Amino acid sequence: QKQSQTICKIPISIQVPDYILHHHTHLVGPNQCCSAVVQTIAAPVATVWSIVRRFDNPQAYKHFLKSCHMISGDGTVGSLREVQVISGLPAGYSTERLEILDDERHVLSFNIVGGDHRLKNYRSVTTLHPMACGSGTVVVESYVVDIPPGNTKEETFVFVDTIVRCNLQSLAQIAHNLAK
Ligand code: A9S
Repeated sequence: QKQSQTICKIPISIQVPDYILHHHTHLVGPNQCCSAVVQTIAAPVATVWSIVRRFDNPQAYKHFLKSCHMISGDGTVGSLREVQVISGLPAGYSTERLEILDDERHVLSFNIVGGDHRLKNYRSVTTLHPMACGSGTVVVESYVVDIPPGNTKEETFVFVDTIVRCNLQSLAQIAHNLAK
């Protein structure tokens, strides 16, 4: 099918510089879903980034995950992790590859490359931005994912958005407690 370039719906209330916005520009096919979640955090970018950048320890703030072990790599680009999902969710594990880890521009991106779940070709990009006040952080997380057979685009959006929003709210709480 024809691929169409699209920019995820980032609320215009925040100005994202072009060198960042391009990370949130995904090639989205007709059977895919793409969106973005924005979360403000009462903690400095450095504090939030110290949590987000740990590809080997996502469960520090992603509470749908109970453990993670590295299949290959040491947490640098190309590393592969396997995360175990908490019980009660429609998944047991997921295999994920680190695509971008930029410590200067605070950009992290990973792809889901395997697992016993229904999120095929999932890719997310997370970027951190300092707030004008100097002590806050804005997190932007965009994703693109295949719409699973039998589901609608809307159902996929609601499912994934809920998970990403939970993860970022948990991140906000943990980073704020660290920064106190
Ligand atoms: O972990 C993330 O950053 C984002 C998502 C959407 C993870 C989803 C998930 O880990 C579950 C929460 C278990 C839901 C996977 C890979 C599949 C699910 O069905």
